[in-house]
Amino acid sequence: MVSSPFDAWITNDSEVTSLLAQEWERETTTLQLIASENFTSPGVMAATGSILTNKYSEGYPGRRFYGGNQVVDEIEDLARRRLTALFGADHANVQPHAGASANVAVYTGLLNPGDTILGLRLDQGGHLTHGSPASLTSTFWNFVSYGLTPRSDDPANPGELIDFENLRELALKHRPKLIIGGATAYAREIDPVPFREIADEVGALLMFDSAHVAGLIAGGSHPSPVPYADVVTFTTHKTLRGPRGAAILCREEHAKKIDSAVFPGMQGGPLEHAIAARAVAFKEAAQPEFATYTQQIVTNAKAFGASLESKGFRMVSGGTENHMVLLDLREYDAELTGKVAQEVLDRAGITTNRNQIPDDPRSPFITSGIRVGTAAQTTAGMKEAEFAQIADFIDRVLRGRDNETVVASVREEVAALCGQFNPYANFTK
Ligand code: DSN
Repeated sequence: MVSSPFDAWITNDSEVTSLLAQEWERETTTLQLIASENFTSPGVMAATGSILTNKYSEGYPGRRFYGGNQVVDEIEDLARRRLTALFGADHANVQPHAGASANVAVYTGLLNPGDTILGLRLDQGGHLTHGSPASLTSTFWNFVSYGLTPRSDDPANPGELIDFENLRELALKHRPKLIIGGATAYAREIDPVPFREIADEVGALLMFDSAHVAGLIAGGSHPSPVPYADVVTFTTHKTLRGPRGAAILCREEHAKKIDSAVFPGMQGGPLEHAIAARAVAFKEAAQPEFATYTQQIVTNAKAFGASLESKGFRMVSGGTENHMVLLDLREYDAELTGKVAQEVLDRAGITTNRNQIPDDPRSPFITSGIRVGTAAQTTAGMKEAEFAQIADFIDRVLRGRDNETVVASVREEVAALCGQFNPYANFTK
């Protein structure tokens, strides 16, 4: 059994130690293709597991409700300074525990209950907090959904792109207080300029949810919404390669409302160990090699998409310009659902997630698509040739899904490949 470098710290709990070792082995011997995941650095993990987990620090640097926050104040200030410098933003709040709570804090801080918000519909690539009826956000605010343009067979104009005409019509009709740009399952670049133009035309605020592409923006591989949006939210653990958690950037005029909405509005004590880990990640993302890393993520996604397409898969939106590929499985195999594909790929050591495709006839639990991403395995050092090999693994497993010999043989090849690209190979105990 492979042990994690932190095992030695857990001296009296063999059950947890054993489970951590199992997860360590899973992450380093199978392929991590979930587009919202990554491998953090040892520095990020060390800060996450640090002594700061002991400290209560409600409030903000210089304005805490508990004593003993001299060091914590410096840590949180460092994280805020690094983040505003990284994105060229006026103000940063690094306390949100998660992307969903960051988004709710923005709605709470800048809007009144019942106000209208325009967001991308869930099955078109939006997030639950962009107005899905399943999210509590739709209970408190009046969401109107925009979508993607229809799919087309013209390779020069494949469709399934953000439909700005539809967005503008809906904005003129419903006069939202807030327009949301950004997505969780959309493989194309998102131009912030038309969002700003439409928001200005109807007098709306503009929020960008850049959770997926925050790292690509930081590395200069994706357009930044920061100069155009009133507020930008993102999680810190996806392409940005930090610890789990989130942050909010905003223009100075919104800073006080955003900060008050996060604390005391939404949350109590911030997780300062996670904030220290975010500070580590923000410094890493400011290094020149991070820019090279993000370019490789995109290059790998394009190569991966092309290889998958050559096996008969259809890429939603006709391709990719970021870190993910959203696959419509129906043309590859009309009987194959996203759920079945995810499950059999898991058995072969290939971790993906089922995902709805635009106007999916199947439920979010079953789906007709899977979403794959390149951020984590690019961190592990994989390049175009390895992603072509992974496309081949996926094709063989899905074609041979009823044959356990095929699945087992791919699983062995996956483990061999992961053995050559272990992100924590240099970790010493
Ligand atoms: N769970 C995230 C994702 O996988 O995209 C969104 O919140």
